[in-house]
Amino acid sequence: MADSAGTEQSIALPSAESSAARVPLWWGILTGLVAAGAGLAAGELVAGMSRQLRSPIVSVGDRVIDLVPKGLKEWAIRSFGTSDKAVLIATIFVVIAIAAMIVGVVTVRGRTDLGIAFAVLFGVLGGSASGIGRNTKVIGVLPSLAAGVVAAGVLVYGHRLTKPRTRPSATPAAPVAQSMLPTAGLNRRRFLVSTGGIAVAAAVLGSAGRGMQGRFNTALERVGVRLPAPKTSLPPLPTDPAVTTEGLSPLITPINSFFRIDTALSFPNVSLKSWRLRITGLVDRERAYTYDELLDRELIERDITISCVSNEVGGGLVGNARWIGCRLDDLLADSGIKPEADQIMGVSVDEFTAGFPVAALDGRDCIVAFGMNGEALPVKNGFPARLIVPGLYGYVSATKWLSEIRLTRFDTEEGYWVPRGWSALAPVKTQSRIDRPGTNIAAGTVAIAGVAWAPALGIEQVEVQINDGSWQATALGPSLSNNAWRQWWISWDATPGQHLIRCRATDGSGATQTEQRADVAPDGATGWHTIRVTVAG
Ligand SMILES: Nc1nc2c(c(=O)[nH]1)N[C@H]1C(S)=C(S)[C@@H](COP(=O)(O)O)O[C@H]1N2
Ligand SMILES: [Mo]
Repeated sequence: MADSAGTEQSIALPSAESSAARVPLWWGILTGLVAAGAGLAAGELVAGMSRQLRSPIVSVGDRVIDLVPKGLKEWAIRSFGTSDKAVLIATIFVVIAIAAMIVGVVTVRGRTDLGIAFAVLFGVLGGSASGIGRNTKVIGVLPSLAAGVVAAGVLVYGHRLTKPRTRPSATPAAPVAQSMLPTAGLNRRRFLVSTGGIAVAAAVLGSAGRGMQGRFNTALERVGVRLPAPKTSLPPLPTDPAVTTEGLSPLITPINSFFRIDTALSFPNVSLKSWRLRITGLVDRERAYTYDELLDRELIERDITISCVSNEVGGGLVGNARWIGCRLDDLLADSGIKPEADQIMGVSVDEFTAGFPVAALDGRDCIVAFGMNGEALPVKNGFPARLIVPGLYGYVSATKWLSEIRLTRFDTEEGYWVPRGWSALAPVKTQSRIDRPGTNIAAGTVAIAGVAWAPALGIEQVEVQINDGSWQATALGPSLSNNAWRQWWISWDATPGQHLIRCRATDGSGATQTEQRADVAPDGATGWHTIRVTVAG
């Protein structure tokens, strides 16, 4: 642009190079973004064509989750809690957008070869994320490849828009219009109309693709399910102290507030018709059960608290539910466990794995669960089936969207989280949590209350210490079972000022929680939950 004579010339047919050099930055940025949008839309559309296929964004996200180091995963859970997945998806979009803008600028300024190469590279990366990831089916690469090809096409088209039409004389008005543009030789109107059109088409087709994926949604399958009543159902729940103690966790955690932790960015699409639970590996007889066959077995109902190993002291990654299912020991007895097997590996539809000792079948209520709190399992909690093992952290036991129970050996196979730095054996550590009062309260008599859990052992006692005073035993709520948490409370005369309150539980084995602080990794946090309360004067 330094040479003003060049502007004059460009009213006539400019050479490719001179026009390319003049393409403004925003033009390239827009081209890149629209190309990325069109590519992603194509990916969604293709993903909507078969249950076997998944959105490229979801495939890439799943792969990222599989690859992130332990420290980063812990940081993500700590910083974003259960919104960590939304943050991941947003990050992927931002990375794609930034890359797309750069590639767009490079392309419209003449390097279409680079544009095509990058778009195809992204397609291949996305494709390999779906092809080599947890979804190992080869056709899984199709949505990402379609995304790459369409993005490349739009980039090339965007570059062509920077050149005047081949026969400008055919439209007599064109040279006049072009000469009025700040950057002569570029038809801004044509560019905006074309990219705008592509953007609209991408939005429409992309949403259509998402809509089509919806028909594989497992939630649709769940709607039709009626669980048979368990042969041994539990007595109705006792009166819940939480009703009168505001802020105390209810005895049974409602489904909507039950925590959710898993590696799945989108729920696996399970079709009940083709779903089977297979019993494989070191067994005398491999078996495969349909959903109906499993529901026909003797169903039991049990109150069991489950917890995530990533639950910090005082954290919320723990919940108590009334699970309905069949006994795992009975089911496995039908296949016959070979003596050399020492690990029971739950495998999910999306190829997550969690392994625990065969020795856990010691009479405790290990359940293949189909229901939770009187309903079929919610999709987020593992529909159609999951494992529940009292006393073991979820990552070694509670496989959701269960598709296979494989009898293996610890020395030949590791569950998903073990090579990622988490302990192979992970009994739940006895814990207690203060739910109330809040951090700022008025003076007067208040309840200090919370929950304590030691699944498989039961809670014997919970004590509270205020401002380094002596430990006081609290009142305990009803015991639903040794596997379920217990509520506790104590009344406190809150005087104005700052106060430190801690709690500790003693489990059924007589062991009291250690004060020693331990990180969640590699096998669960320890320490006494401590809160600071400011009482107004
Ligand atoms: N398929 C599958 N099952 C899974 C996981 C997973 O990532 N995938 N995560 C496990 C972990 S780490 C925990 S703590 C529990 C959490 O169960 P919830 O989401 O029902 O609370 O599920 C377990 N089951
Ligand atoms: Mo977990």
